[in-house]
Amino acid sequence: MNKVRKKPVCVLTIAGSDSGAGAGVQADARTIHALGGYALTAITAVTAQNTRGLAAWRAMPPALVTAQAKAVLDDFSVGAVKTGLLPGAATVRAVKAALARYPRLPLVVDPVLGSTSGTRFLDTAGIRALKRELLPRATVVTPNWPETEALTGVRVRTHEDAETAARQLMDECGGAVLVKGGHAPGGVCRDCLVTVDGRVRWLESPRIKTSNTHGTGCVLSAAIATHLADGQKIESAVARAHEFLWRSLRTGRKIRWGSGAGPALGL
Ligand code: PXL
Repeated sequence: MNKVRKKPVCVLTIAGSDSGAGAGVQADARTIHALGGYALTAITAVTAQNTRGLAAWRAMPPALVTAQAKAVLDDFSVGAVKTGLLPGAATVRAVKAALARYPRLPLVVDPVLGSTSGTRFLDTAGIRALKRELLPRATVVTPNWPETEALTGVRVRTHEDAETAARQLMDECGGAVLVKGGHAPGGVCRDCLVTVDGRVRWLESPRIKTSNTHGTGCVLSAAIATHLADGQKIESAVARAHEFLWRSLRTGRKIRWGSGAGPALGL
């Protein structure tokens, strides 16, 4: 008997293009599809990259970002949105404007401030705009340690610092905060989730030895958005996404894609 496929959940990613496909919209789309969803995209910037680093990049005009997001939001039944690279305050506002008509749509904000190779994507005015204008709209925000420091001013050197900063950011912005512990030393990776009821949960997994770590934050935030689109609660969406990323890193740990950092989702 022919089975008619159920319509997949639609997830919109508003992020930058990575020509090497390790991070950015390419990583988001592969993650969303791997979890059974359908990825819609609004490109905020184009980067020229490979596993060794970033050679060049250029922001898209903010009005074109709004237009892409509006085009899909007006027509598809979008279940959740995630943002990644937003190259400046004007793009942050463009995203806010595009989402204004959808106040209840789950939004995951990955506050990408720069590339691991050192390129800065968001300047100080952009960080301020992100914090004041977009984070109060976010269902979950997913900073790593350096991004947490930039958003809160709290120095993060230990897991206790991470929890303090996560609580502060939750108080200031009003949504759930997931401070990712990938930058911490040690054999266990510990992420700290603070939800709006003030509850703190730690998600822990053994650190995986691999050079294929490019786009870990993109994969995680896209997975959270897909699970939220699927109707899951924040705690469960985050826990499943953490598990999905860990499995992806483990499965692809020995693949050699180029001479540098390969994709976190090498599937
Ligand atoms: O991992 C952060 C990130 C997100 N999006 C794009 C990137 C990067 C890091 O390089 O290039 C497009």
